[in-house]
Amino acid sequence: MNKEIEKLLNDQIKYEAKASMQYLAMASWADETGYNGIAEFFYNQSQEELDHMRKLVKFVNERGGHVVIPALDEPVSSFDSLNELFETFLESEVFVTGKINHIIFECLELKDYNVHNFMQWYVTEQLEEEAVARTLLDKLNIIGEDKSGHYLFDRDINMIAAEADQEEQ
Ligand code: OFO
Repeated sequence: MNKEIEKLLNDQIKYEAKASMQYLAMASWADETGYNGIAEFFYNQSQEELDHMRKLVKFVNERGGHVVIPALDEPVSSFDSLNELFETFLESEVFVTGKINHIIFECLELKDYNVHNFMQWYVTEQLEEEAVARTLLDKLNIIGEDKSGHYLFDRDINMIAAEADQEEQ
């Protein structure tokens, strides 16, 4: 495996792990704050990011590369509002999309069409996840400070996320 590509894939392993731990911290904050629906949503997101990380680990190993399991900084674990929580979600997804696009660009530069092909799954996944994050943040912006709106958002979050996901397909 090309060393530059191997390095980029190892970096990506770290970003997926980081996103997983960030979403776990967000789930825990929501759980503690009484937003059970939001907590469930982020527990699931955290698990998905772990799956994304594992998929990369296996791929690098299958291709004869060397995987480095990274040390991680502590994630942000307290939030002033639901808006801040979901802004953090969107920022994280936009960041990861940028990194994936960079890998795609380098694969083309270095003519590694195998990794390029493998990374297409991540491109599609990021499109969906960014769309979900944007939709949820839009809804929260409409709700504003309304507490009963937050209650309904917490109750319906998985339904709203599934609708945003479908619209994207
Ligand atoms: Fe790994 O899917 Fe988003 O970040």
